[in-house]
Amino acid sequence: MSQRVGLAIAPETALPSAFVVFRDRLETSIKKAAQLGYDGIELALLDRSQADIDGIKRLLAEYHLELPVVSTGQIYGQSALCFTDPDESRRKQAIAQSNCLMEVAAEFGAMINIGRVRGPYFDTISRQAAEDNFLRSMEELAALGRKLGVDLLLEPVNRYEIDFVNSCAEGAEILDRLGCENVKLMPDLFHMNIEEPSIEGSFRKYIDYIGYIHFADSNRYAPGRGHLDFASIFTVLTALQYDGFITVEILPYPEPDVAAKEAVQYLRKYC
Ligand code: LER
Ligand code: MN
Repeated sequence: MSQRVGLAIAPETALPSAFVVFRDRLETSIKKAAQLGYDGIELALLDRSQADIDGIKRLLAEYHLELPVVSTGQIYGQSALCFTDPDESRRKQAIAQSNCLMEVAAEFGAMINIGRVRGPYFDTISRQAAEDNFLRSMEELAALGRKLGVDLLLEPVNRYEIDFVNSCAEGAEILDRLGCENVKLMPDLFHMNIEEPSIEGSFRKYIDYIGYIHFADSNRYAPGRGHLDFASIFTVLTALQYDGFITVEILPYPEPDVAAKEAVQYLRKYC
């Protein structure tokens, strides 16, 4: 049993803020990912119009790749729409756009991630009110997810990027309050290195919440270019029988092809 390795990609029409290694025609990126030895791709989308679903299905079948996650960060990136927003109509728009991406995810048997679209705290409402807005929005999404067979992933993100749900502990606590079995935790090694007391300790403590993991080194470059102890991380994930996706979400440094190649070659030493 081992982990499957994914690569985060986006269509060439994606916003500059889409956080991916390859931003190109999907045909080009999917072929490259397969040739480099990845098992799957995570696809960053703004809306359904960016995705030719049948075309992507054909490419995935041709290159024997999975599509485990559709990522939603651009919903926030485009117009700062999010679930904590005090303005109900903006909240509803964020939910509607997320629902559309959930329908796309359902086409692939994929999950969707809830990263920046969950939103920050706002000065104009209490923290409690922002958390309630988040929880009510997530209840709506989780209900549609249950109908469609789509799981949702909440990604703790470091304090320098957002002020709401920075750590696995905070993520697990809010998921307990939500109480939806199709909403899981999605740790990201880059954020974990900043926020967790111990990366391995948090994997041990929160493994039952975890549905998917983003992989990067401490500096957000390809694994091997920073100071994370991947031997130790893989020992723990394997001992915990984590057999989900570990998806490479890194800066395209020194350039995308080199970063994508280095990352998978390095990770294949362990899985
Ligand atoms: C998204 O997966 C993520 O990790 C964010 O930090 C990107 O802004
Ligand atoms: Mn991430």
